Amino acid sequence: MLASDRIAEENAPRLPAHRSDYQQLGEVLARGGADAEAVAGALARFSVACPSWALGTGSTRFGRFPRGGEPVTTEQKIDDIAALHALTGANRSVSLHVPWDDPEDPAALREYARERGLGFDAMNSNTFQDNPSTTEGGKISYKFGSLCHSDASVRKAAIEHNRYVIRLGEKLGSKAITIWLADGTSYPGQGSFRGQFERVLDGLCEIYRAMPEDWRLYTEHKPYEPAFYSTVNADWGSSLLLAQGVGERALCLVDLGHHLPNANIEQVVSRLAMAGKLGGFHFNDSKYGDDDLTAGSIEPYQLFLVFLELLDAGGGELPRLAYMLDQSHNLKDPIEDLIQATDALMIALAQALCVKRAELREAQRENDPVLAEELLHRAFRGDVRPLVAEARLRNGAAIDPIATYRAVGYREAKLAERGDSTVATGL
Ligand code: RM4
Ligand code: MN
Ligand code: MN
Repeated sequence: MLASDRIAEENAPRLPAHRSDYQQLGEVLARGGADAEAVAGALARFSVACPSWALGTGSTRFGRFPRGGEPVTTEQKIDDIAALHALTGANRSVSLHVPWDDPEDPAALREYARERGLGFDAMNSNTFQDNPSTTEGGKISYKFGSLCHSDASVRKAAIEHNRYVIRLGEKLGSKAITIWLADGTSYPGQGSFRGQFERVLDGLCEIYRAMPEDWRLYTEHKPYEPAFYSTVNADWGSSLLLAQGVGERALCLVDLGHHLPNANIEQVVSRLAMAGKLGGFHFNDSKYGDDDLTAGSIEPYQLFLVFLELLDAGGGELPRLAYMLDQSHNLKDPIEDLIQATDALMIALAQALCVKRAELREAQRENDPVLAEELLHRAFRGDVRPLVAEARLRNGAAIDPIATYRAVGYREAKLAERGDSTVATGL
C-alpha cells in the first residue's frame, strides 16, 4: 500500500507554492463572485469509480503490448486502485466486470477492499463474450447476440448470467448493475429491429425483477461495434425506451465514447436528466469512435459542458450518479492514465462550478449570446488546478499525483513483485 506519510513527504516541498497559488486564485475568483473554498470542498467530495479491467494494458485489434507488473488477481487490482485513490483522493470505489473478475469468496474480497478504504460500485455483466460457466461448454454461444437472440435457450443463459452478477454484487455491497450489450446485426436483413428490441426489453425486465429493491439497473447505449450494421441499444433514444419500459429503477448510462461523430453529448445529458432517467456515466475521450482515450485529452471543452449540464441537473451540485472511468490504456501506464483522467474530471468540474449560472440565465433571457459565451469562457479558460490540488490535499492525497507516483516507484515495485510477464484480464 502507498503509505500516507510517503505522500506527505512528497507534498512537503510543494506546499509553499501550492498555498500561494491557491490563495491567489481565491482572490481572483472572489473578484468574480466565486468562492474557492466552496469549490474546493465540492471537489474534495467528488469520486469516480475505477473498473477492475482498467489496471492492465488495453489492446487494439492489432496487438497488445503489456508492460509487466500487471495485476492478475482481483486483490492485486484492488491494490492498484487503492494506490490510485491514495494519490488522487477521488477514486473511492471499484466496478467489477464479470467474469473477468469473479471472486470465489466475495465476503473476503469486500473486506479486503474495505480495509483499503474502497467500496463496490455498479457491477458489469458480460454477455458479449462466451462465458463457459453460463454457456455450457460452448453449446450456447453469444455469437448472434444474447438477450436479443432468436433462440430462447441463449436468452435464458444471458439472463442467468445477469442474475448471477446481481447475487455476487449483493455480497460485495454493490447497489447497481450496468448492462452493455453487443446485441445487434452486422448485415441488413440479418435480424428484425423490432423483434430484437422486444426480446432485449423482455430480458431486461426479467433481470430487473431479480434485483433487490434498493438496486438500480443501467442501460448503456452504443451505436456500433462489435455489431456494424445495427445495435439494439444504439442511442440515447433506444436507451430511454428501454429504461422507461423496464421500470422506475432502470436508468440510462452515458458513455462519452458511445455517440456518433459530432453528437451533442451535453444535450443528451440534459434530455436524459429532464426525463428523470440519467443514471450514470462512463468517462473517456475519443477522436473517431469508441477510442477509450484519457478523459479530457481530446475534447476538454465538451467535458466542461457536460459537467455544466450535470450541475444544472443537480441544481448547482453534482447529482449522485454512477460515475466510472472506462478507458483503454494502450500506450500509457494504466495507473498514470487513470490519474490523468481523474484529474481532468476534477478540472472540468471545478471549471463548471466557477460558472456564474444566475448570470448565464440572465444572458439567455436577454438573448445575449456573446455575454453567455463569455461567462463560459471565463470559467473554462481560467487555471483551476490549484483548486483541484487543494481538494487532493484535503483528502490526504498528492499535490502532484503523477510526479508522486513516479517518485515512489510503485510500478517498479510491482514489476519486481509480480514479474514482467503478467497480463490482466480484459480486452
Ligand atoms: C464497451 C462498453 C462497456 C465496457 C466494455 C468493455 O464498449 O463501454 O461499458 O464494459 O466496452
Ligand atoms: Mn462503457
Ligand atoms: Mn465503450
